[in-house]
Amino acid sequence: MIYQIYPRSFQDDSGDGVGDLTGITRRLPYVAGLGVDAIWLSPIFVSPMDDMGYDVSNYTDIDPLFGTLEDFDTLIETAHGLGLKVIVDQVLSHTSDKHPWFEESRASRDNPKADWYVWAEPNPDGSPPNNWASVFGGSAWEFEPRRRQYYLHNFLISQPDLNFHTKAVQDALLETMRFWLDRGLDGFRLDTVNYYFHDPKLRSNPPADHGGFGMATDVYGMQQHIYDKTRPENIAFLERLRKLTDQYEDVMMVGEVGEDGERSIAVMGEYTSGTDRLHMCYSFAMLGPYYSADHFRRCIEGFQKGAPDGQPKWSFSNHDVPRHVDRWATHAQDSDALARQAIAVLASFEGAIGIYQGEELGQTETELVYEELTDPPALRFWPQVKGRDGCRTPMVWEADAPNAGFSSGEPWLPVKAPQAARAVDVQEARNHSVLHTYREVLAFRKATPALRQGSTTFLDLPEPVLGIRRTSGDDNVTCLFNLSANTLHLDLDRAAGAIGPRHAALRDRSLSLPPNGYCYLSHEGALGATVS
Ligand code: TEU
Repeated sequence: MIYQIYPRSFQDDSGDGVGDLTGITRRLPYVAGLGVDAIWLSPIFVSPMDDMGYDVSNYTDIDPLFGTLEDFDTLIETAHGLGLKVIVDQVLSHTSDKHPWFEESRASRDNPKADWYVWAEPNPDGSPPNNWASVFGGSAWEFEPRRRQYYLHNFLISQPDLNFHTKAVQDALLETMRFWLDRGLDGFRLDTVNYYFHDPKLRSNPPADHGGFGMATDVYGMQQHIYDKTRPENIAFLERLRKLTDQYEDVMMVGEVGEDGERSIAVMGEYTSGTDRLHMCYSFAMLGPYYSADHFRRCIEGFQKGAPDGQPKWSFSNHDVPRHVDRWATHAQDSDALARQAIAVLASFEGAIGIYQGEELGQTETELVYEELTDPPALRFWPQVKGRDGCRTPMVWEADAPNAGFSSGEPWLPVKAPQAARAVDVQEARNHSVLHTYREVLAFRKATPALRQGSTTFLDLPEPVLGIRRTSGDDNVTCLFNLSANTLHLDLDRAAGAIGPRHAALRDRSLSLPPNGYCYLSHEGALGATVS
């Protein structure tokens, strides 16, 4: 179980309005108290912050906004003392345009780093080399007058893509990772792990067919991304990464696969199969609009079929998508009921699970006006693109404190009343709060081998009921969920007992599931049910 911390927004101890490492360290006992095993820190390395740290200009130091290397060492030590592993975001696919490597590379065609980035000749009419589109809008190519060539940027213009076909680039990146592992870090979340390589022939992508599921929103370029990412050459580099991390004890890597539809599940499997690639991967498959039994089944069974020995990580929210209680609001009468059910659903899945800061409070998306936005795609395409600021507003600790206890200064994104009302202190004091449910559900998963490592069978039940049976040796748990805003009754074909957190009424064979109800059951043999 991995808890994602967005450092800018977790806890600001310096009073400059931006969260910092000392703030995180101070709050680690709270995180450990949730029952998670590890934390993932979104980027903390030196960066001009055009994309909030996903544009690194120095891979081997902490950005002064967040603190110092000594603060980092203290954070690691404190986390380890609490039994938490620490992984950090490692953005290898691209750097900032302020990185000295790029400043050198862009200066001429014949400098020592001339081929460290992806450079290409213009077409005879001066246009970009091909049709590749940036995830953040427009062409993925930008012209550099000094070289009279274009460079590739899959994201912002100020995020030039490194050229992984140049071996020296791979070597240099591996060295930066060694730096952190030598300091005691437990691993990495690898940003855009399928974007490392590009087609050296620079072939144009074919148009999109828009099938499948997941992030169906390639609003920036209607094309199938076949030649600009997820290239076969990537596997050999993943193996190099694994060779490095295997030199350290208990170190792990979780890759972020930015692929469309069902392909994202296949790539997660491909990248984690066997023991010489990544330890786990996640994609946007469960970070999209779908909250249905059929969707979860397709994701999980699809992964199992493609990669029985692979390791997925599933999560419902992160810093890139609207919070799930808002995304799935049509499936609930009340967002707290949805938040409670969602963690019970997530905890029933095979593989690793991830939680994004604030979701344990049932946190909702913050409504922002244009003047408050910071996210580049939103600033560029508002109001068609709302951007990612709404899920990145500060963590709320004390409802009545200034900025809900996040900062004594003016926060980089505002803390608003609906979010502050869900503060940690309010939920600590309230029975059955979302926070207490998270602790209860995570503790149940930890204590239940069938949930942690059991095999998975889906029950053939009609929507909106999700039924999952997890089995490990003689242990089994049947997890039943009503993914709707209406009460449902299930007639079980045999008696069963409730064995974990529940929001349901069970009498012998009759199970009543209120809106967003859930129940973990124990029983002998295969269980069937009729829904009425
Ligand atoms: O996100 C990657 C990302 O946004 C894409 O993979 C996209 O969602 C996908 O292609 C859709 O199918 C990571 C970070 O999480 C994000 O915050 C950064 O802005 C981005 O990389 C660039 O580093």
